[in-house]
Amino acid sequence: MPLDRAADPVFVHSTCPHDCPSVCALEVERLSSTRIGKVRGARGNDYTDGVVCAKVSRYAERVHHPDRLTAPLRRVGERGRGREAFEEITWDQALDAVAEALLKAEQRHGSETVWPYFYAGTMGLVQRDGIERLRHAKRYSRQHSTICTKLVATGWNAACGARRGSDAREMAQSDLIVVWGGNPVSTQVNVMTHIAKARKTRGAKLVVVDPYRTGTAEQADLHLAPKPGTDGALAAAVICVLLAEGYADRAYMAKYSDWDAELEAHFAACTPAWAAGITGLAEAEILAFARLYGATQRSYIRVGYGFSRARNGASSVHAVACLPAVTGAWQYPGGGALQGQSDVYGLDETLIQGLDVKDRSTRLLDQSRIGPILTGDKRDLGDGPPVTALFIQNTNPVVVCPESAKVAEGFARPDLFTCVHEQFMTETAAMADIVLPATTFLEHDDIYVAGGHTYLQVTKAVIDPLPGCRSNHVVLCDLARRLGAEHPGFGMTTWEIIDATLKSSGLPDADTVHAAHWYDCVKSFEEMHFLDGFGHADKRFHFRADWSAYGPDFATMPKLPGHNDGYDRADSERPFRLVAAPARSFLNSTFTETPGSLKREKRPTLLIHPQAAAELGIAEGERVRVGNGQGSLVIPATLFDGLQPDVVVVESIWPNSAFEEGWGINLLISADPGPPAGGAVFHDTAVWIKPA
Ligand SMILES: Nc1nc2c(c(=O)[nH]1)N[C@H]1C(S)=C(S)[C@@H](COP(=O)(O)OP(=O)(O)OC[C@H]3O[C@@H](n4cnc5c(=O)[nH]c(N)nc54)[C@H](O)[C@@H]3O)O[C@H]1N2
Ligand SMILES: Nc1nc2c(c(=O)[nH]1)N[C@H]1C(S)=C(S)[C@@H](COP(=O)(O)OP(=O)(O)OC[C@H]3O[C@@H](n4cnc5c(=O)[nH]c(N)nc54)[C@H](O)[C@@H]3O)O[C@H]1N2
Ligand code: SF4
Ligand SMILES: [Mo]
Repeated sequence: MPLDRAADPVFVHSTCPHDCPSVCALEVERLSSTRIGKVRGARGNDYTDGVVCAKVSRYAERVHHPDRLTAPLRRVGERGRGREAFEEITWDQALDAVAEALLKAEQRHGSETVWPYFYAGTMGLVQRDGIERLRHAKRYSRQHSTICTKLVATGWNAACGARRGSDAREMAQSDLIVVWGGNPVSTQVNVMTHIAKARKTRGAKLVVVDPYRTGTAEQADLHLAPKPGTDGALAAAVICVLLAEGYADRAYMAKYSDWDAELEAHFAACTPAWAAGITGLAEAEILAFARLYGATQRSYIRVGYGFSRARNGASSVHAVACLPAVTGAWQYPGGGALQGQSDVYGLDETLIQGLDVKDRSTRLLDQSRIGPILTGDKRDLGDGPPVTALFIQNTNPVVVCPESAKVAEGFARPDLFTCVHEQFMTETAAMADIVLPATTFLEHDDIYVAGGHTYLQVTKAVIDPLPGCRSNHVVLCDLARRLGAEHPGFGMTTWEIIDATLKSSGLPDADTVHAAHWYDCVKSFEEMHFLDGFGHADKRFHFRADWSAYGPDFATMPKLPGHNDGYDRADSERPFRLVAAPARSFLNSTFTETPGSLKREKRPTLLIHPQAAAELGIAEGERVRVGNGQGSLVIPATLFDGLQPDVVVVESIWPNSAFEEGWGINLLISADPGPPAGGAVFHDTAVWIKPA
């Protein structure tokens, strides 16, 4: 049905749905009931503050892209061939075919053979998490969601006990901001707005800890470029200096933490000279950073995700989280740290996710290990049935998941049925038997929470759905009917679910939040800064992490914060460490279809230090072969001196097809779960390099 809105150009409130901590409040220029023009950041929202990233400001390119899927498709040709291997069918034919395949698989192998698989293509809670309701109602295999936040959340929670932290808007009142293992210029642009305010009004300093000179590092007063995976050693050495030089707030530590003599002795041994040997940083750099940090009361650490994406990632995050607990920076406005704010919202997702019908005895499969799982790894499947049916929404695993070769082999299995609900013919959709066309956030309603701030937002469709497209919620309801899945949520509209969720969470109703555009769920200064106690039962900050409380694989976790060498260390055969960081103009694999983003990113490239390149006989732009035990790929090299000579970087996530031999960077990334609770290890890879 056409929307009843004025025909004049008008800016309509919306929210960026992409998987980014900023969750920007948007103003979208509505040109007609089917077209948008400009997209800009809402000026009235004091987090977004009128700023959005370039790729989303060009959203008209994506929503009106000629390659949007507009009809359900059945594959009649070879897998992986793209659009020409499919024929158009009606929605009824498509949904009947999907339901029949899922029911047949269930009859043959039991319900756990079906694996609904999703991630955060949209972060809207109804459209993203509704798939859980179908899963639970049908007792399909569950998903252990590990691809992004698991390692960082585990490390942070082991330290602080709750996923919240100093309000990001407080950065404007800081005297020192440390961006640790994150690259907000690319990945969360709004952080830079708040840092810029602090620099302008207070002369605040910016320190960036990142193995390469990112756009964020270029703006820093001090850039520390450690070898990937060595942040724990760096953090411990900083603490050593803080203790030795009188920067520790011992009264704060005694009141708020589990500090004791053993920790004191432990950190005394973690000298800057020791850490220099591990991190590859100069001792003087470590000392300078420690003194700057120690001397500044209002120091704010923005804890990024990047340094958690390693086998030792949880322990590295835990070690970094110890810094403000030593100086007591948590006590001051603009002081403390932030990883994410997910715990402030307290939303009751029972209705959205069907938690009332969840059966915890059903099998749990690790999302990041979809390659090993589809190729029958017994470590994952145990005595359970193989996965013979996948229903996928909101994610592109053929491109984004580790061990691409196994992922591709798994998706090619002749006995596997795959349905993909997508906006574009991604490399995952190209492997499907049935492809269903999806709406974008501009064409459906939803509710959003954020990692980087504390606003809850409720949005309505800005334009009519592109003809032929259906939202995730509508498709789930249509399928549930055919599958005999029962839950009240399948009989409600998206708006009714949003409204009921808000009400059962004790929050204002959907119309109220929508009329105001957003609702701030921030807690008091005391709570955000843990001044009324940390999230653990004893209310203390834990320098000693109780890893056994977080996951089964805790035996190898260090007892005290510091260097954990349980990662993929370089050796004589694989002398380089590879970081597979995000590209600025893509968002994971999204926007790899839009002309503006492609124009800026041009082609995949390997950033390599000129000294290393000279030793290998590689010139600027020359093709190199990069590999490890999982395989090898060909990529052009770009000489770049903003990293250590034994570190290389490939920004991504380019489709596999953008590479000469059809294998993208995740061919080289391991699907090993990061302990203790799992988590993908995208930046933890030792590789060899030679001229191609
Ligand atoms: N433009 C753009 N924006 C994005 C995304 C995107 O793909 N493109 N992805 C979105 C998603 S899903 C997420 S989760 C967030 C993630 O956003 P971030 O928190 O920024 O995390 P990452 O992007 O994984 O990595 C950030 C930085 O960590 C660095 N890093 C890697 N290994 C180490 C290490 O061992 N130590 C240290 N100190 N640093 C290390 C990398 O070099 C990289 O520059 O960004 C979101 N925003
Ligand atoms: N090498 C390397 N790999 C990585 C990372 C890295 O740093 N380096 N980062 C990892 C991280 S942090 C993450 S979070 C993952 C993310 O990986 P994914 O979750 O797969 O993210 P995207 O690649 O953005 O794919 C999301 C897909 O959802 C679709 N989509 C968007 N909205 C909707 C909707 O409303 N309905 C439906 N049905 N579909 C929709 C989009 O078109 C897009 O194809 O990638 C991981 N992979
Ligand atoms: S910065 Fe992040 S949330 Fe904001 S518009 Fe860009 S992708 Fe969306
Ligand atoms: Mo992510």
